[in-house]
Amino acid sequence: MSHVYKDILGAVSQGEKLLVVLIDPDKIKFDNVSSFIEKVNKSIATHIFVGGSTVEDYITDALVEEIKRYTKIPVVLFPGDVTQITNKADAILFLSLISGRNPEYLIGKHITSISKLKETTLDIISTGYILIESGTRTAVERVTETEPLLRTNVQYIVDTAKAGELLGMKLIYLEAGSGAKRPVSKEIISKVKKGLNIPLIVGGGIKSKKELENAYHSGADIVVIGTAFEEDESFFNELKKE
Ligand code: 1GP
Repeated sequence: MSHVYKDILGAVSQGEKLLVVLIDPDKIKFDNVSSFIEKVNKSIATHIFVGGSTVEDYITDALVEEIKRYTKIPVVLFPGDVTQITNKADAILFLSLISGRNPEYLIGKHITSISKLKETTLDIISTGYILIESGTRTAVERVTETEPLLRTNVQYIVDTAKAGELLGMKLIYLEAGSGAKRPVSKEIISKVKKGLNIPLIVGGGIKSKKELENAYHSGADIVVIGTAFEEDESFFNELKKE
């Protein structure tokens, strides 16, 4: 079994900032995987997440296998559904949508996934997933039939994250939603981070180096970027390894 979570904790304890490239199996063309991953390899990215809200059944398995042909960067599943579980990855975010009140996404899908997970050697990382309102209705809202937390209700967001930690979750993920107009605000990131003793992931709507740095400076340990790379691969040039 790989030790993705242990390595994240080690990096975060050294004050390192981690960057995730999110690959949505519905959006990448199989033929483009090698050239895309070549750019990821040359960038400061530390992890690859694979997943999406509405992925065609079982294509994730083949995609992860293809990605793994071209990189040693750890691949972590970020599943929208049980069908996206594959042992070809290194780890899985075992997400509980703690901003929502839909029991399926709090505990239901998790129970369904157990028979599959038992057959894997994935590093299973319990993650409190918090969707924050960002101006438009996101795919996560639509698929999970939940409401995001209001961005103005900062204390409630802080308390939700802390409740996740106290329930034993190992990561908290503040999510504005893929392609969000506005990323999670600096105020929310910094107040959530102050109350937490576990690493903080921030994603959704981050499209520039400046926004990435804002998230890091506010306290994000890990930033996830998907759409900005999908729409403009030259963005990798701004994030090249030194
Ligand atoms: C979505 O947080 C991720 O789940 C990434 O969002 O696609 O907007 O970068 P973007």
